[in-house]
Amino acid sequence: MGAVILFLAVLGLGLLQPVIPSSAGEFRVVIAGGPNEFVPQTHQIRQGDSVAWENQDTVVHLIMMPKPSLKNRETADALEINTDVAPKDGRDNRIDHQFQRPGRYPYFCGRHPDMWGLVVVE
Ligand SMILES: [Cu+2]
Repeated sequence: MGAVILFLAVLGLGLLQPVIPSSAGEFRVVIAGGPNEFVPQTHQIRQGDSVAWENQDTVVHLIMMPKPSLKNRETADALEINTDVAPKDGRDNRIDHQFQRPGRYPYFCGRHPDMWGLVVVE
């Protein structure tokens, strides 16, 4: 009987945990050089999925992604991502970001403004 109660208590605690989609996925973007671009440029993902940017270029790229819900996009703290990604074969040549809220997340490179991409979170 004690074991059953313990089992039910564990089940109950489990129900209180945040719901994470069982199919939460990890998507990948390659940062390429010559020409500078994010490949693929667009990802359509689901809430809870992650995107990993991996720099395969020989120079630093700065990923800047405004928060979609904020009006003032000029301040650094209004950014969802504001991170340098080191050149390939070095440390910190990859960043991961999990998207918790639905929305459209356009981003660009702070060092090469013609580099841009888009993450759509459903
Ligand atoms: Cu760049």
